[in-house]
Amino acid sequence: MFNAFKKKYDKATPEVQDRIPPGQYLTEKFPVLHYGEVPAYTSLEQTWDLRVWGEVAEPARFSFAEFRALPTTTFTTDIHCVTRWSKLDTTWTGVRFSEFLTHIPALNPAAQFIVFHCEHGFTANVPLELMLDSEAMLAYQYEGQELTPDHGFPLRALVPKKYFWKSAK
Ligand SMILES: Nc1nc2c(c(=O)[nH]1)N[C@H]1C(S)=C(S)[C@@H](COP(=O)(O)O)O[C@H]1N2
Ligand SMILES: [Mo]
Repeated sequence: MFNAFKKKYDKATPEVQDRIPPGQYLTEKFPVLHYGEVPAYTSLEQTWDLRVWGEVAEPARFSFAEFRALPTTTFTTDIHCVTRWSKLDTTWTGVRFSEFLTHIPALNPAAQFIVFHCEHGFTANVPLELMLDSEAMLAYQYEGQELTPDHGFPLRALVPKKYFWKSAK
């Protein structure tokens, strides 16, 4: 069920109040927080890849097509930005991080953190334990549509249990 069909939220109800952490306000918009210029990719095959290196048996590389061939999942969850907005019932499709780990060379058992490296040198570090959460994923669709460039096309991390700034685009 995607956004256009969703009900508006009645902020006065306890059900909605319970889902908004203290100090957060509810928004139905989707604000953009992005350091540097939003990248525009013409040909994903030529200008984009996903690389994995560090505490792994050997480095790995995925073209976008290879990544898209991995098993996917879709779920609906609430997101909270540290700049105080919260958005309820957002639906994401992608590859669960725990699933992704089964498609790359073995992690060093001592590994404790994942660091996402993005365009313009933006990085986000996340404890591995949090990335094993069932809602932590590498997402490529939002509400059933490919991500827009502002929101991280072609792929972004999604770590709903942490404030959204760990969801590296
Ligand atoms: N590459 C990159 N990823 C990023 C950011 C960024 O500046 N660059 N901002 C983070 C922050 S602070 C937030 S709140 C979310 C915002 O995602 P949105 O712009 O899709 O709402 O992206 C996170 N991921
Ligand atoms: Mo943020």
